[in-house]
Amino acid sequence: MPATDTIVALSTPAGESAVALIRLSGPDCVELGPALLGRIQTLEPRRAYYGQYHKENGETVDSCLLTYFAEGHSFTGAAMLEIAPHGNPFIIQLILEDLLARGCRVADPGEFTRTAFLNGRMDLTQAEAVADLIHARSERSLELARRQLHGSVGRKMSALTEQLLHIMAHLEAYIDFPEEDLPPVDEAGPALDLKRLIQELKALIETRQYAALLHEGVKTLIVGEPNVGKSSLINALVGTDRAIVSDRPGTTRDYLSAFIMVGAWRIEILDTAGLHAAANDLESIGIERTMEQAETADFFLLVLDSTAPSPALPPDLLAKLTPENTLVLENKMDLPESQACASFRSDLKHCRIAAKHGTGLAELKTAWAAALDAQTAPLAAVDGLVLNARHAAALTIAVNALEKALQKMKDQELSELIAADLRQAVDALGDVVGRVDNERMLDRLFKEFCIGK
Ligand SMILES: Nc1nc2c(ncn2[C@@H]2O[C@H](COP(=O)(O)OP(=O)(O)OP(=O)(O)O)[C@@H](O)[C@H]2O)c(=O)[nH]1
Ligand SMILES: [Mg+2]
Repeated sequence: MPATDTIVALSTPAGESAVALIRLSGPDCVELGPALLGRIQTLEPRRAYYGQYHKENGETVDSCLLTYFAEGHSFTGAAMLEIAPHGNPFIIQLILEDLLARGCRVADPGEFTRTAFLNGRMDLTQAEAVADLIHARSERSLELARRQLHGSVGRKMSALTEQLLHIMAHLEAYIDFPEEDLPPVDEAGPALDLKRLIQELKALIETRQYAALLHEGVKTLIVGEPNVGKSSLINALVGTDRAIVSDRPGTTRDYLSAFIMVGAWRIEILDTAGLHAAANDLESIGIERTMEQAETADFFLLVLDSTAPSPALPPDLLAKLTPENTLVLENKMDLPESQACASFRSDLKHCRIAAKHGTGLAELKTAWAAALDAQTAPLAAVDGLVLNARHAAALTIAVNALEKALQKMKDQELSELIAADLRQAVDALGDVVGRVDNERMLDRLFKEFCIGK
């Protein structure tokens, strides 16, 4: 696509609204700006002008606010216009048709951000953060996207690249001209630096596992025997009668899910069919589904009926429960026959609740948020960065190259051979922030964006 194109798109959602925003980016914006307001004024950048939108044939369409951004001082880096007419789909269609007739082209999804990246206004991790920011559904996810948009990942990659270049600079002297009094490669010098760097990269790659937890939500399964109050709990947490509750065991046959917030966390909560040994055919299918969901769950709320004996739950499920990923809920605490169930899985934290009456839910949420905060505590060691799959894949290439280099150092191979591996690692770190040599990768990345961004 030639850089001389002027692209246009509606940046606000389609449909009726008080105001809509149409964005243009490209060289034609310089001339178009005054023309759209009937050639009555020259536009000073970054000033909002109120006027009538004039079509090419002179007809007016609607009153609008128009803002001009000069080349080099806009989101995309190219000259830009933002037109804000009333949010009527018919008005927007007339304006878009007019702009196309004047030679503009409809922007592809993410093309404004892609242009910003290609014009050096942001690195690739920042472009990804634009999409993350738009899709963020929790405080934690928003905070992460905001930091990445401000270059947190890019800065980390620069710091790591600096360290690698430092190692390369000291490599030759150390390997090719070892002096008698230098300690063995493992204990000091470039090899030790390299080992530390590999550890740091591995810790960063590990953060990948938290990306879904933070961005998509914590998949939490409510599990337990039939009739213990699992559906009552999801209803109490969601605040509506989402699930059918009855005193007949085996009421819930299939799982159902809803989204709630717990502290700063977005939670996908799933009610499931009760688990028990003597299941009939239909119940067995429900239990199988619960076990399938358990495979990909991030967190478990194990509900007990505190008036009943300890449950007999499938060993497969019990094996998945850890103090980090489970809270045991002793339900029905309102009943006189309710008893403490401290001896059941005493390794796990217990909370006493009465789901039917909403008792103990505040304490439950506090314990739940604390457990999730603890699950992500390792992130503090890597400055709270969370890498996506693309970043992690590039860093894995870097780690492999560095491990090869380390082995060669131990084997006293020539510094040029080692340097070649280190250079490969430098390139891989460069890929994270985006060297522009892979069009297909860029296509894939920006196609996830919405139109107009
Ligand atoms: N007293 C009391 N009764 C409760 C409480 N929570 C649930 N119940 C009752 O326990 C029975 C079963 O509740 P459900 O929420 O349907 O239980 P479930 O675990 O979803 O049951 P299944 O779907 O059959 O596995 C219903 O009669 C509820 O009203 C509670 O906190 N106190
Ligand atoms: Mg149920």
